[in-house]
Amino acid sequence: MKDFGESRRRFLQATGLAAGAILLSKEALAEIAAAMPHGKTEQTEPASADYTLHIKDSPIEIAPKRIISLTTYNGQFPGPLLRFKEGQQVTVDLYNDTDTREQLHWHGQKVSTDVDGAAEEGTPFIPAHGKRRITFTPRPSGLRFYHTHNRAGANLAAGQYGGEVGPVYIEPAQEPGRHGHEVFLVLKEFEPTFSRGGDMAQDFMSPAPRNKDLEEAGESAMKASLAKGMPHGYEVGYRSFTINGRMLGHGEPIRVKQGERVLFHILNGSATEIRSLALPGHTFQVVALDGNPVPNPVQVPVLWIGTAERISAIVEMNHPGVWIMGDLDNDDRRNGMGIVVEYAGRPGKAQWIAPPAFKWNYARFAKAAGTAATPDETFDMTFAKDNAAEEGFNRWTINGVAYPTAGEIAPASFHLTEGKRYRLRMRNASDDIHPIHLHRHSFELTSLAGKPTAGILKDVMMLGGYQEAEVDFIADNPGLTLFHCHQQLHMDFGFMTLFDYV
Ligand SMILES: [Cu+2]
Repeated sequence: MKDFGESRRRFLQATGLAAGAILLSKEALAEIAAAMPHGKTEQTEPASADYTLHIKDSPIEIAPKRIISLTTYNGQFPGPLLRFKEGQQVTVDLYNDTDTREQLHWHGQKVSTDVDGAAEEGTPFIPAHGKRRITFTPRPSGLRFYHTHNRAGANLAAGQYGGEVGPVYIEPAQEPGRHGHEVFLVLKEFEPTFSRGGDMAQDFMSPAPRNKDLEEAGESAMKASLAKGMPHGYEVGYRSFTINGRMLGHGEPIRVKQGERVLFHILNGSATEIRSLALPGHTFQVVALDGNPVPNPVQVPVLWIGTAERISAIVEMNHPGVWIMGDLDNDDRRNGMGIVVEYAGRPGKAQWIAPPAFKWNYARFAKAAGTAATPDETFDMTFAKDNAAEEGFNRWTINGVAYPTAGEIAPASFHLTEGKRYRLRMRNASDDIHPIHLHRHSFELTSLAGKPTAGILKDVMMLGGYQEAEVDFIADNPGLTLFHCHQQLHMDFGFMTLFDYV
């Protein structure tokens, strides 16, 4: 099937003819007929796809004369914005022009395991120099994204360290319109290197209380490891930082008018990092988290966005000037993590002013005094770190089990019955912060560090060091379902598990 489509396309290219304006010789028709699968006619061959993505290695200029090599979608970074309509079926052709088989994950969408893009769930690979055509029904509406689901291990050119990240916006079935001024921002670091240890800041998290038992367990395991002469496990750092593929000051500014309300769709496309974002003199009205509308869309001065999280927020442009919208981290911002916002008729040098101290609490956007429904069953999950245990890399475990680093399919550890509501009681026995992700389902935040909450639907949540959280989900999408930390190093070295439906 695909061979015929391919050969026909190549034939059309070779003859310089566009589809729809075809004059074919008898010989050419015979060649096409011979190329067709037996018993098939041209009528059964699906029409061209709605979208075509080529996975390929490309030079990407992140600043003038600063050109890096990345695996990309369609030779650009970020990958093209794909706009879908909720519930309206689409066909996407995925070409892999590289030497490595690939997985393209439709993050945040309720799709089948055949489409989802995770080898662990059984999604077929897009073969090296091969193609897959997939058809699916986009849902739910909101800001989603697509990215590679290859594991990288020790290879910092592979997986999400490269350029395989692109935004998806699914328009709600019942609403026709787009917001007047919409801006999509993809935050991404490049030029990664390994270091020994290094802490990830997490003092922005609220509520803050740590669980003493978890802390004792984690700290004593680390002490024991260091006492045996083990170094700290590898971490990843970056040389360059970008928004929409350009370092601060080297891309087109966001041009705004006084008084307008701009809807920002922000995606943290990082492999490993948690990002912050502020715009001096302005506030963000958070209307959706991970694409899902929040019950309480309040204004905040700073956004904190975990690896793979998305925030949709409206900014009222009421403070004319030229501003740097950027990360709070001075080094990362100076190395590129920012973008200029320029009011019409206000030329000048872009300014940065640090915002007041602010804590990030998902519950701020939740239903006031809301209570989540009672689950049918609760699963306990404890996350732990074996320092430097895997050839110098930290090995990660869920309830003492590390997902195998070789091979694709491991048996499922958790079993679901369709239609039931499940609660995950997650306990982090490590000092690292983890952006926890569930495939093919959304979950509701039901408890943060012991405080109940309700009404926030997400597919990634940050779980702070030695903290506890609970999330609920409805088993409404049968098939193998991957659960993992979205920090690439953690995921690649054990921090994954599978749910199945029984
Ligand atoms: Cu993690």
